[in-house]
Amino acid sequence: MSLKSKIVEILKEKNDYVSGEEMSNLLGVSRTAVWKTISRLKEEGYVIEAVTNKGYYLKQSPDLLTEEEISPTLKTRYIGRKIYHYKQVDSTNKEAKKLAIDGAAEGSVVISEEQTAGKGRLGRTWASPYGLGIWMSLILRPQITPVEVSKITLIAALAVSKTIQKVTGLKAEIKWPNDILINKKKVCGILTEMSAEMDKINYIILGIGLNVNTEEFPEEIAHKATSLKIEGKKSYDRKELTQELLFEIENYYRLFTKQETVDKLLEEYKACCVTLNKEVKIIRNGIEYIGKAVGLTENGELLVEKEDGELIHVFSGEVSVRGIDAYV
Ligand code: BT5
Repeated sequence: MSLKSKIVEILKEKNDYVSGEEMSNLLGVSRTAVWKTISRLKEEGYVIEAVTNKGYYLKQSPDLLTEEEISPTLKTRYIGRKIYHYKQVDSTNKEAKKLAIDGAAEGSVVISEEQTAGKGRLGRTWASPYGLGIWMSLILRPQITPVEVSKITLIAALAVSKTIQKVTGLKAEIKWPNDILINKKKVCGILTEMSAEMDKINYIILGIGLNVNTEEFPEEIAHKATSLKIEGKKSYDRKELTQELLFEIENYYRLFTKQETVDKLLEEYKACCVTLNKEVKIIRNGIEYIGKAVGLTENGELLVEKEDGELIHVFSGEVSVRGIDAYV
């Protein structure tokens, strides 16, 4: 943990005045270092009162998804233990890619309050207004082969839907492979990108965009996008959601790498997946197929029975679900 995080943690825990001397003793740094760090925290939006002979008192923390705010009460072992926080970036996936190339550790997370060029799949964009959602990318380095990489999207989708249910009580459904829906509208999108060789993965960037307190969407997507606030009719704490989400990702990530638990997780996934047993339209290499989604492989591929009875494995790409997307 950084010195900033440690100081915030102490101030929050004490919930009272803490002298500079006490802090410097607890942390093993000079009082000047404490004072400098407090000044930096103030610049970042912390309201800290300093009273002679009493010390520092934390009156208010900013609504930011920084390491200082997330890590003290984070329950994970390594996912989200290192957070790179930005007020604004073009895309957290892009930023995470740079960090991964520079050797950032597994579990490192990039979070931005706003994205100016948030990425969807296939060159599409992701609306990411300041402070209203969770726009984050995780760096993962799993010991799996490139064909298994769809598993990671599966894990993330499960983690997001579980987190939403736990924190808000709202029912979240998964539209295979990368959309989370509430009342048939998209509340979250997942973008998994990787760098791999023939039989080995260098790194995976798992990008998650979750609309939390958005009240209004751009006109083009207003009919199909939603947020937790719109659905739950109240604001939600982004910090709590982020912590819970990182915790669930770590949980599912661990379970998915163990062969004996895969079946159980697939059952859990199927229970909240709206794509299964539905008629779907697949666009593959520019050709359209109509079929029925009949199952899921343990690598996360969708099994589709075409109208002529042939069973095909669909890895990702374009899948529309009848009754959810207006495609017929
Ligand atoms: C996705 O793409 O759903 C993946 C979105 C991933 C976003 C995260 S945010 C953190 C990380 N950094 C990034 O740069 N990206 C990831 P796709 O299935 O292609 O869906 C994109 C489509 O969803 C757009 O074309 C719009 O129609 C719609 N859309 C855009 N912004 C949205 C939003 N905020 N909420 C709901 N729908 C949205």
